[in-house]
Amino acid sequence: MKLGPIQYFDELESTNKYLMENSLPNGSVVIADSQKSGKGRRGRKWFSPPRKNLYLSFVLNNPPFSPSQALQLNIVTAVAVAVSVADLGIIPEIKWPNDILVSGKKIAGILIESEISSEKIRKLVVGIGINLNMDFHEIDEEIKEVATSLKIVTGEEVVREDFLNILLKKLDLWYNIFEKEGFLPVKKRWTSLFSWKGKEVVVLTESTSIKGIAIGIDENGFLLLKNERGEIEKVISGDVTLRRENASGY
Ligand code: BT5
Repeated sequence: MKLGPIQYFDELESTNKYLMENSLPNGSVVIADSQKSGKGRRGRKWFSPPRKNLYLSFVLNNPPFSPSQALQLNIVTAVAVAVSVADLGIIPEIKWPNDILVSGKKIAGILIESEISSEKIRKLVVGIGINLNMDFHEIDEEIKEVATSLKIVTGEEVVREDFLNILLKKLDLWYNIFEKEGFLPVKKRWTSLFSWKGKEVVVLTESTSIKGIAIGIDENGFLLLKNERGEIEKVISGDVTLRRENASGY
């Protein structure tokens, strides 16, 4: 995989939406300075104010991955984003499956969408939002408790182009590793960035909540939890939080 060319927009509704609705060559990257309706997962919102952060999506047409690898793709992307952050000398943590946190607060999120037919991915759109230079007072009230930015963490302005170059290289690198060597090296790197290993967590799924001690991920990317009876449970999807009472952050 080699990402590019890059198209820049001042404003889009959503870079993911743009790529889902338009046909662009394989590897094309779309960046918007701001998004009017930046999307999170499951209909949630991604706050996307102008001039400060990075909102990008890229498209892979007929990628060599199957629909059953969707979770693995989220995890590969999370590794690429996390190691890009680590390149700045910051220690990132990954919250399963693909939130990137620094000091317990969310710095980046990933939204993957796809077009599937005859059990093949025809189009994969990977969207990444990263808070680069938002100051504390610029963070929307709704997410003040849970969000942070690289600038807040380091006290220094991040040059958007510089971070973008690092990120594109890391995405190329980790997607190539995944394609050529499979999920195992990705799983290893992800695990080294997974900060909640051994911690008590609660996973909220659409219908229920599961409590347990986070162990890691399996070969599919499913979260492994040890429940109160000492059995290992697999979690396929859901939102994980630390079980600690009054846990701060995300
Ligand atoms: C995500 O969803 O984390 C996926 C975010 C993907 C955003 C990118 S930007 C480029 C591309 N185009 C799009 O339209 N989207 C992608 P989720 O795990 O559902 O998390 C959403 C939650 O994160 C919200 O409910 C808030 O709690 C929090 N949040 C929203 N905006 C945030 C921000 N700017 N920084 C940190 N946290 C935020």
